Amino acid sequence: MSTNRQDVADVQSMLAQAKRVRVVCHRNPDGDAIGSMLGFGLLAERALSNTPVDFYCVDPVPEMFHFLGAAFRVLPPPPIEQWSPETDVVVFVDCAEPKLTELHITHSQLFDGTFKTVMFDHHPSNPLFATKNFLEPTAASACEIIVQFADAAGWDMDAAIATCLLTGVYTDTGGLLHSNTTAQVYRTVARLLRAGARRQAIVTAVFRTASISTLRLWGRVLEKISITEEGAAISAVTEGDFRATGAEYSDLTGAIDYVNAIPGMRFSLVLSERDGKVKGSLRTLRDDVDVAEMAGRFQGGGHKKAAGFALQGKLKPEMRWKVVEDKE
Ligand SMILES: [Mn+2]
Repeated sequence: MSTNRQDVADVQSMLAQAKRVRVVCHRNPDGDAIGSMLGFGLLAERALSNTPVDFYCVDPVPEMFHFLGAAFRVLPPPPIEQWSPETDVVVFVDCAEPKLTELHITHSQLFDGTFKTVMFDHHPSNPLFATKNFLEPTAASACEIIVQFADAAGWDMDAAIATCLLTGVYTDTGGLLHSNTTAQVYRTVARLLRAGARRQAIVTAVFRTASISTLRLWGRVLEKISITEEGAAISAVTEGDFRATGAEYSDLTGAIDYVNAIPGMRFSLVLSERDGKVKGSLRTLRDDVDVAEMAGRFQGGGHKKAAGFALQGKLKPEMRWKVVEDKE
C-alpha cells in the first residue's frame, strides 16, 4: 500500500486552512466506521490543535464501542444550513458510496463539489466521490489507511487514538481471522500496539461480550439455517425476531461467521428485515466465489469474500414439504 506524498500534503494544507473539520461515517456503524472516524478526528485535533473537530453518524454508536472514550462525541449530523463550504473540511471514512452516509439527499452539497471533502476507504466499488480520495482496496480496514496517512503526514498518535484505530483493524478482520488479514495488517497492528493501543480492551468489548438479547437473536439465526441445493447456507431474521429477543439490528453483526462455518458451502447469506427493507449479508470462504458480484446484482456491493445489499420489502417464509415412500 502506498500513500501518495503529494495527496497527503494537499490534504494537510486543506485541513490547515479549515475552521472546522467534520468527520462522517456510514449508517449502522461497525467497528471500522467508528474506529476510523474517531481515530482520524482525534489525530486531526492533535495535529491542528485549535481547529474544532465534529463526529457525525445518522445512527448511534453501538454500545460495544462505548469503551472508546470519544464515542460520546458522535452526534447526528446537523442540517446542511449549519455547514459552511467556505470554512469546513468534510472527511468521509469507510463509506463505499454517498448513500451509505444517508446524507446524499438532505446534504447533497457534500457530494457535488460544493464542499472540500476527503475520503478514506477500502471498498473496491467506491466511486471516488470526494475532492481528495484515499482508496486502497487491498487494505483490510479504513483504519489501516488512516494509520498510513497519519504516518506519512508525521502526525502524532497517542494510546487512545491507537485504540480507536486498532478497533477497526480487529473488527474488519474478524479478530485477525479473515482472509484479508495480510502481512500489512500485522504490521499495522504492531505499529498501533507500540503506540499503546489497548488490545485486550478491544478483544473483551468486541469479541468476548454479548448481551442476552444478542445471544437469543443469534440462537434464532442458527436455528433457522437451511442449506440450498446450490450449496449456500441461508438464514433469516424478521422484525418479529428482533422484537421477541429485544436485540438491536447491530446485534446481528458476527452471527454470519457461524452460518459461514458449515463445511463445503459455496457461500452463506443472512437476510434481516428492518424498517421496510430486507438487508442481505453475504460471506464466502472460497476463492472461486465472488459475493461482491452477487451483491451487485441487488444494487449492493462490498468485498469478494464479504458483501451486502438492501432491498425494499419484507421477508416471506416459504416451507417446502415432500412426501417420500416409507421403507421401514
Ligand atoms: Mn471497513
